[in-house]
Amino acid sequence: MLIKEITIRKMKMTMKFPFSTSFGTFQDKEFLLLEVTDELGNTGWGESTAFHSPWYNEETLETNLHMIRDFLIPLVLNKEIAHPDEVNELFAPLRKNNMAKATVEGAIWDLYAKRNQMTLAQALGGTAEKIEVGISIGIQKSAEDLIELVRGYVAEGYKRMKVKIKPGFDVNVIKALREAFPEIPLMADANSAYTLDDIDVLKQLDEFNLTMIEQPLASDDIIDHAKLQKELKTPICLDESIHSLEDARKAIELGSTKIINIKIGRVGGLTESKKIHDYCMEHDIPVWCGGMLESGIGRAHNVALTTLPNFILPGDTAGSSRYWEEDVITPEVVAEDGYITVPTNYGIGYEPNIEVMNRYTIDTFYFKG
Ligand code: OSB
Ligand code: MG
Repeated sequence: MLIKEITIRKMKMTMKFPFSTSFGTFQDKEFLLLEVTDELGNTGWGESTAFHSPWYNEETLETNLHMIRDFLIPLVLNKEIAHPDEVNELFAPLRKNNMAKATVEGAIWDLYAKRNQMTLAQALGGTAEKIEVGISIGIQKSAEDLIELVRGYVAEGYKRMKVKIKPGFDVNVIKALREAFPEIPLMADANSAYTLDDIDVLKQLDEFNLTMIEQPLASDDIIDHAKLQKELKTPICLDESIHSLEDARKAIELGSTKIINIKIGRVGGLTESKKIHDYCMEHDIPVWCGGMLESGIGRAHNVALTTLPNFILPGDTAGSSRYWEEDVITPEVVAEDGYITVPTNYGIGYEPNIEVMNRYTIDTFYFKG
């Protein structure tokens, strides 16, 4: 396929609720959508998961825009690309900027699947017809507020609850939740809020039968996580620390992680995600698909990836209506009784809703080959 046109939209949408992590709180979400068109008029869509500010990783929507316009588009525009795996190789000489790379690569995967009359899931080699849905709950004012929220999500059928923790909002809160819900699959995500000095606090979490604790230590660490894992019963799951197959291999060899959260943007795209998935499967490391509060385009990519066989644990990809009054795709992603049914239309399987998209587009950039 020959890449002939690329359009980038800068979007601004407001989530239904403020989302708080150990870094801070936000409700407005600015992000990029990208559309590629081939010589036959087929199109494909991708989403950047970079946020407005660099609190999760070093990328931002503006650094993504810069990378995509000035470095990535010149590598693919007017190029004949037989398979999206080639995009991963074309981008490899440029260091990091994984979310920028994944935006372009994801759109080309969607295009490739549509052009070859396959679902994106099939193009990736996925087979699941429905996927299990978990939910990620931000830090709340009190343990009581959190318990009430969880009660609602249990009733809605979510397959596991993930709660954000930070120093001072951890053992007390997890203890209260466990007492209220002795049986639910429960995990905690610290977004790097602790150091090895906090080992006594982290050890106390072992009492509560958590399925895992996600990224307790520094966002670039795999050494201290290995030390911590030796002291903990609860499996550690790395999120922020894993940017590539190489990172995953090293972390697994060191014993820093027993489970991996795969985020397509963080690892530079679907090709790298699949490589990590395959490596983990060979090494008996279960994976699950993380979320970045995506709009429907990114959400659809997550759904497709999650159909691969080693996505054994429920992910963070909930239905559109949990986040948005209206989503940018039709139909929206729907979670029912804890499952999302994988769409059977070609490509990402959902149509972009241009009318809704236009309402939230604050800038557009067009490139022609
Ligand atoms: O650490 O997994 C995370 C959201 C933004 C940034 C980082 C994370 C998260 C979530 C929410 O946990 C996942 C979602 O519902 O999309
Ligand atoms: Mg996380």
